[in-house]
Amino acid sequence: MNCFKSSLFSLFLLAGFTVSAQEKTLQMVAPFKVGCAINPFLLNNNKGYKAVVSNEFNSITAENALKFYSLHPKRDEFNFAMGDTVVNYALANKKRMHGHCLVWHESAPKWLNEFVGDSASWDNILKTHIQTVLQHYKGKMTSWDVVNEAFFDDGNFRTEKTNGTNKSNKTYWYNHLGADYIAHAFQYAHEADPSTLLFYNDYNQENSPAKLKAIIAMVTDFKQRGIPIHGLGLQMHISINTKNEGIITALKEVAKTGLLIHISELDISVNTHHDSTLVYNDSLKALQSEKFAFVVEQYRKWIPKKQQYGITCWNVSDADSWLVKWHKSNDWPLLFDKNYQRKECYTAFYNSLKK
Ligand code: 9MR
Repeated sequence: MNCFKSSLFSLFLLAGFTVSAQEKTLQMVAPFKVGCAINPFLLNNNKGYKAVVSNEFNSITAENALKFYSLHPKRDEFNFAMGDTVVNYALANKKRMHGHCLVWHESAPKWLNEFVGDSASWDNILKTHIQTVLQHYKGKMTSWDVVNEAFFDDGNFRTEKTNGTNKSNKTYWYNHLGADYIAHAFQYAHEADPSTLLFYNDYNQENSPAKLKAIIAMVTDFKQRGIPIHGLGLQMHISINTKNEGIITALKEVAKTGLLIHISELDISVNTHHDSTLVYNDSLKALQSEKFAFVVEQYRKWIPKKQQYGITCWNVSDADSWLVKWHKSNDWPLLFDKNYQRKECYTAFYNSLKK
């Protein structure tokens, strides 16, 4: 390399470009939407983050900015500032906006955790929250996760009782309103914005046959009763050890519902034992790449085209993954490294989208 060429090469690296033969981005080659969950602070303050989100993805989910605690901090007060930042960014950049999430056992503000009232007042809170949020975003959101994680892995409804005193695992909605809070939530959402697509979203469906069965039974029941539901979200927080058979079974089963299917929170952990000394070596990288490719291939194989709502990654790079904060140990679960450069698993993911 002569002097001129070598300084040009360094300039490329400095500008944050990976020197690679591949010029296209995920959104250019994918046969369905590819998304990521984003955080408005990083979007506004981190250029590398913003460049990846803008260039690679065409569907946006807000990681936390549209959750109950973000939007509804006091009983009679809504605050749409952070949510609006994400939604306005998506719309201004012609990206699909997927709302996450209206009803969940986590993400409750203090006032809701402390609220005491009869079932009519709980139902009123549910309705007011859903309808105020949907009215505010009317015409802007293509879809919403209406209810998130309503079942335990054993297929039972998530209740306070089933899981003893573990506060993070109770759901006040079930305890005050019974199982039909889910149907109510979908009905309230549909009344407020009949044009938005309504999803039920949950994790571990590839790993818990009982939970998968319960979700499908709920869909059948909703169809029989005429409760509006348009899609299922399979979160897919998986690892390099997740069994391929489980992924195939989950995809096959949810496809049969005829609903839209969203892989809604994909990440693939490599540090399965939360080992603080683990090194992200070539063999882990290869296993992870294989798994990313497998998820895309199986999604394309089992989910009919018209039901392919897309694949969304949960966060953007290894620097901002929730998993690292959650387990307080290193992990490398995403397609981009800490410097927002494409990883080996990016190439695997990209190639299987492009095929
Ligand atoms: O990634 C999210 C993290 O920043 C929040 O602290 C947490 C609680 O609100 O939620 C995380 O996102 C979760 C998502 O909303 C639902 N599925 C599981 C995700 C990871 O915990």
